[in-house]
Amino acid sequence: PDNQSQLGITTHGSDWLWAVFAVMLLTDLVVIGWHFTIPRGQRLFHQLGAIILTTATIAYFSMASNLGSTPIATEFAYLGYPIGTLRQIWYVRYIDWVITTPALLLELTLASGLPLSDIITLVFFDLVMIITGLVGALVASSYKWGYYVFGNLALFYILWVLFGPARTSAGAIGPAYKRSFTSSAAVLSFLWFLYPIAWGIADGASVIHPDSEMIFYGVLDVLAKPVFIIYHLFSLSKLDLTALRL
Ligand code: RET
Repeated sequence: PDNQSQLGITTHGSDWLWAVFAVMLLTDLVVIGWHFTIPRGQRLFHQLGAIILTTATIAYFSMASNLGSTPIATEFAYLGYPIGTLRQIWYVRYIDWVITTPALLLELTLASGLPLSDIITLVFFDLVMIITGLVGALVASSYKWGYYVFGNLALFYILWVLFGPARTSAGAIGPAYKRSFTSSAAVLSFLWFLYPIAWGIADGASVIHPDSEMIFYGVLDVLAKPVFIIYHLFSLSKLDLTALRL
């Protein structure tokens, strides 16, 4: 392998990253256009969708332009052979997630009737999850796994709120709300559960090359942002949103 790949630094991920950028941008434009067709007072979910997709568009612009990473010391192994001591850590993802994951939780829970105090706690633990993931990725020593544990505990709390109190609140609005909430929450939980697995083998243990990390997170990001948002907006379009105060 050349010097670049010995350092675990990729130079040929950008076609894929530009493709993901294009998906984010096009979906963003569709959601912005769609939002104008919705009466004011019921546009909140489209607006949050556009916030999420605009953020992702700019994050993928950065990564496709090879910007937003920094080398961190690690024992980098490729195909089982230790071949380097640095890994490219893409911190720009976490800056994206610090905006988009709270917005995704708002997208879901503002249609559930969950009390505001619970939503604020949910957003707090989401920020704990993302920021511990960022700090852990930047830490070279095995203390990084301490941050990882905090992040995973925060994710468990989030999933517990979604399937406990939030689902109960949605049921109190009506059976159609409960059905819509439960299916969107199930899709979101399944996808979110895969992110810490990607972190563990990429920024954590560094057993996959940053090129593979780009494919793993890229597929997940397309499912968790554009696909999830379109699915959720269609699901909400069948409900009477005047039951919510937005
Ligand atoms: C980290 C590492 C620390 C432990 C956990 C994580 C979870 C991250 C998640 C990210 C979701 C991102 C999404 C992006 C949108 O496209 C930070 C990887 C639990 C769940 C949905």
